Formats: sequence, C-alpha cells, structure tokens
Amino acid sequence: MESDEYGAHKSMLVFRQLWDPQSSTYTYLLGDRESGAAVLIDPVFEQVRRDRALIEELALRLAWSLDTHVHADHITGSWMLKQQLGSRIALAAEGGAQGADRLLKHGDRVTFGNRFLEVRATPGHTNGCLTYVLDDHTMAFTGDCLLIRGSGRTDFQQGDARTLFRSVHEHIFSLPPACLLYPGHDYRGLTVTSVEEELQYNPRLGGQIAEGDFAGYMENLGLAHPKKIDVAVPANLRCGRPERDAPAASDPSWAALTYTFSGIWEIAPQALEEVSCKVQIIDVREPGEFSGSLGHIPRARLIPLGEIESRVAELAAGGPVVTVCRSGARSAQAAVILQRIGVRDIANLSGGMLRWRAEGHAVVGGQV
Ligand SMILES: N[C@@H](CCC(=O)N[C@@H](CS)C(=O)NCC(=O)O)C(=O)O
Ligand SMILES: [Fe+2]
Repeated sequence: MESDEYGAHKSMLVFRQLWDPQSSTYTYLLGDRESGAAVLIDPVFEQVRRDRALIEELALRLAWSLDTHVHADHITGSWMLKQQLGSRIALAAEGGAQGADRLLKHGDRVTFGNRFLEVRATPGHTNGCLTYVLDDHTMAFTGDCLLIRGSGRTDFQQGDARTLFRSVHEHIFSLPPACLLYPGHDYRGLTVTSVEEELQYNPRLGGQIAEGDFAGYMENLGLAHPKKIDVAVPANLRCGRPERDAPAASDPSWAALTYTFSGIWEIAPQALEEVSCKVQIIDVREPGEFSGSLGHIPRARLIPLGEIESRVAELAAGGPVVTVCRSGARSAQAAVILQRIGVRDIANLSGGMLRWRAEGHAVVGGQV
C-alpha cells in the first residue's frame, strides 16, 4: 500500500498498455493489486484472447470493460469479454448503444476494488465520448478526443469541432500539468503524453489557438472514412455482439490447452499424457541432450530447433504437434516458427522436460 499526500492508503495499481496493430488502437488494463479487480478500457474484438490471457496471468478479475465511445474503425471486445469472463459493460448513455450493463454520465465513478475512474463527458469526436480519469489524477484515458499532438476527427457520428475544443479545454487541460494522457489511438506508435506537453505543443489545440482556428483546421483534414466503418458502427451499437451470435473462432479442442500472453498455446504435462498417443511429439533439443541425462518422452522424435523449418515436411499432415525442449523456451520458438509456416494444431509443452520429469511422467533413457 502507498500513502498519498493526505496519508490516505491507496492500493497499488497494475497498469498495462496494449496495442492492436490492425487499427492502431490502444487498450488499457488497470487493476487494483490488493483486491484483484480490474477494468479494461477500449478492448478490441480480435484481441480478446490475448487480453484474457494477460488478465489471468496477472491474477486479476475483470470487473468492467469500458468503451470511450462507439468506435468507427474496429469492433469492441466488450461483449465477448462478458461472455468469456463475466465482466460488465459500461459506456456513455449518449452513444446510443444497446446491451450495456451500465450507462455512464459525466461525474460518475467506475470502481475496481479500492481504486476508481472518474467519468468525464468529452464529446466532439462523437457525441458520446468519455474520458476516464484515475482517482488521483495522475493518468487520464482520453479515447479519441485528445490524441498525441492531435485530436480525433469530427466529421462523422455527430462529431463537432467546437464541441471537441471545449471538451479538451474544460475537462482535459484542466487536469494537473503532470497528468499523463493515454489516447485511444496513435498512428505513429507514440504511447503517452501529458497535459503540460499538449498544452504547449499540440498543433491544433495548444498554445493560443482559439476555437475558430481549431474548427477551420478540422474542416480541412481531408481523411478517408475508416475502412471498417460500415461494419464497426452497427456492431459497436450492440457493444460488439455479433449479429447472429455466431461462435467466434473456437479454441482448439484436441487437448486442454492454455493460451499465453506471448501468443502461443501451451499444454501441461498431464494434458499431454492424456493425448500422447494421438499427437506428434517433436523434441527440438540437440541430439546429445535427447540421449542425455534428462532422457526424452516416449514416442518423441528429434528435430533440433535449427532444423525445424527445413524439416517441416517430416511432420505428418493434420496431426496435432507438441514441441518439447529442456525448459520450454526453445520449443516455444519452434511453435512460433511452425505456426508461421502454417502448422495449425500446435502447442508447446509447458516447462519442458524439467517439468515433465518433476511431475513424475515416464521418460526413455536419462538418469533417475
Ligand atoms: N485509416 C483508418 C482511419 C482511422 C480514423 O479515421 N481514425 C479516427 C479515430 S476512430 C480519427 O479520429 N483519426 C484521426 C487521424 O487520423 O488524424 C481506418 O481506416 O481505420
Ligand atoms: Fe474513434
């Protein structure tokens, strides 16, 4: 526990900034370490599996998914997270979306454990844009209202440049100068800014720039509409629920696997034991290790990591593949390589031979 300047206890914050490369969207995970309660701001549908893995690896429990607005360029992951993790959905009442558990308005608080986010209405990019401000005013999540040295566009979804200008000046630039600002997107890969920095250097909104100047600037942006707008807006008006509730790409069913935040599927020794007769076990260590002191798994075949790409044809088509090494690191790399060259059903043995042996599974050769 930390204490703030008033001596009040504040429990530690877990904070992660996540990125969706397709839409350049940032998703933010905030968790209260003490209670484990967490919120996810602006999750992306295609990244739900990744976000879920991270939440589980950090031993957090997702209480809320929060959208800063009804997005036009990607589909929110809120509905899918609710299906998978039982989280609740909150966003602005003004956006008109159906299916939320809570409709937010200016001045509301979203609590997660001992921490909370303050809701500020910052319309202009859309009429339902919200900025979420952390309880101690050290961080704010501005969605597409204020971007780093920029701002969200104002040419669709009830956008209005003058409204956006006022939102920024009244509700974002009024935060402490050192308050860090995290945007909904950045198209150059910049990750964070501060009130002080944007006040001074934002070329559209900072310095002495007046409302009329900003409106003139925004009329001449000349941006093409987002490529996905016709699909994204209707889906986001349902909080990301698919039109026909089609099951999303399902998890592999050939074994009990765990998806890791590093982007690969893992199998635990016990789960491999249960399916070992129907999978191809590929040991990617060097020959001396394969016949060395740790031994190897019955039916395992040796293809050292350095040869895996050139010898992929030796894998029987269609059968699931499990990669194995000493500790699980080289075999994770082998799984990545095989995945990249099109092997579909693949998992890495978690913890490698060390864990396999420690959990008492059979080995061929090796020393006891
Ligand atoms: N090329 C992108 C356009 C993305 C876009 O228009 N983004 C909005 C936010 S949803 C924006 O305000 N962009 C500001 C900018 O590009 O300067 C796409 O097709 O998705
Ligand atoms: Fe947007």
